[in-house]
Amino acid sequence: MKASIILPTYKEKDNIIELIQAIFAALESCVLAYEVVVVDDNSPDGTAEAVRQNFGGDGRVKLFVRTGERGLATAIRYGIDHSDGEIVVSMDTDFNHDPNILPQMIQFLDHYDIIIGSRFVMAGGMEDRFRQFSSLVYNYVIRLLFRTPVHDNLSGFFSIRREKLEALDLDQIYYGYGDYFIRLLMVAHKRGYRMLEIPVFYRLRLHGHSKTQFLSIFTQYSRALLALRLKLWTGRMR
Ligand SMILES: Nc1nc2c(ncn2[C@@H]2O[C@H](COP(=O)(O)OP(=O)(O)OP(=O)(O)O)[C@@H](O)[C@H]2O)c(=O)[nH]1
Ligand SMILES: [Mg+2]
Repeated sequence: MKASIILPTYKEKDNIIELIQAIFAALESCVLAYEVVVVDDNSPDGTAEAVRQNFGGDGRVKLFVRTGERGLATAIRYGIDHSDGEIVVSMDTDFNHDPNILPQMIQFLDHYDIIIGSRFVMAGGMEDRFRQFSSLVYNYVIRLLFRTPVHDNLSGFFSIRREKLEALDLDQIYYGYGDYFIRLLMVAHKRGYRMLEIPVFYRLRLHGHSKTQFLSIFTQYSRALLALRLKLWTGRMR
């Protein structure tokens, strides 16, 4: 069994090396094989160059640089399409997502179809209290609108078996920004996938700048939610 850890990067030069090392350390005790798949959108800060310099000869690291396209969701999709592990894990590269829970995220797939790193189950949380509060409120709205039991529909830190992922219509899911994750979870829930949330505590991003602008993300996610609700009601998405 092999796991592919997909890392979308944009201007993460100061995080990516440390994160890959932390992933190696976290997975050292696991018996399974793994690969780290970096999908960089030609970051002007030299993220890809840093990966090449540090892990050029390391068979565990695959680096892809996209020059024609930019965007979080399509970068993750690219990583899915260019990796071959039976287990797929997706995570942010700025240490918001704690690499230390990777072994649990992989092992619990023995019993569930999707494991979600969640801020809103016991022991989860976020260092940024404003973001924690706004995400919590937004998650209540999502839960009401979709009647889903998931507490953190915005996390984007998850693992899934490839066969389960590829059974979904990925073109209908992987576009936009973090809203892809809401679409993924809702379709998976509709299909009856067994989901488990395990706690994750988001630290502040270690280095570099956020690409998230609160207001525009709020608008984008809200549009995505309404479109998804309509599609699910009318049966255009399943
Ligand atoms: N390949 C690629 N990765 C991206 C793009 N935008 C963001 N990312 C990556 O997606 C992940 C999440 O982006 P962040 O900027 O951390 O967004 P956030 O977690 O909402 O915001 P902060 O933690 O406050 O910075 C990080 O690993 C980014 O490097 C993009 O256009 N292309
Ligand atoms: Mg982040």
